[in-house]
Amino acid sequence: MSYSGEPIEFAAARLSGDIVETTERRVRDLGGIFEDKVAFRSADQDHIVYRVDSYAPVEPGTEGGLFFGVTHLMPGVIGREYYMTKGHFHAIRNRGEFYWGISGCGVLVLMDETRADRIEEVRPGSLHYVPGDTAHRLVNTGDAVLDVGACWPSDAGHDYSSIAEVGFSLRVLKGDAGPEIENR
Ligand code: PAN
Ligand code: ZN
Repeated sequence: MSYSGEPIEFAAARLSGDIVETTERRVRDLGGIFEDKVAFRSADQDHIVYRVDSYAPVEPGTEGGLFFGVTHLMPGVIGREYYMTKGHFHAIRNRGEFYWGISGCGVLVLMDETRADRIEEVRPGSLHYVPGDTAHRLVNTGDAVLDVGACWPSDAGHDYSSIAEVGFSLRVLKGDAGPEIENR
């Protein structure tokens, strides 16, 4: 055991400890992922869409290690499209991941490299296995913050560029009677 700092704690969706790192994604960081460009430009660019608190007990790239994170995805829309994470494949494509719902409700969008997609409903207690070779994105379809835990291999890395270029094969839109899935 090489780490001897304060203990890491995980309770009520709050990850805390002196080596927990927080990444914030604001509207301005998410250019390109939302379809409605006019609505995107008129949105408050400073508004935080999500935060990820993560605990990396080993160096990124370490084979055989694990990372742990909690994503806090705010409720909201840009145009009719719900707030969502950027989404990514892992840089080492075959690396998988677990997600689990803690609080709030939403969907996990999964898409393989042939662009075959599926969605899973995320709610408190739901468990999601993201297989290797599968891009993944969270969407908050509710009115409250969506908190989702995750655990992934420390050598997985994140490839955002493939998704930035071609997007996912479906979008989750706010309809009059609830979420609507639109295929691309
Ligand atoms: C998660 C994601 C987190 C934020 O920890 O990184 O939900 O989504 P983006 O990374 O797509 O912005 C994970 O999947 N890690 O591998
Ligand atoms: Zn991932």
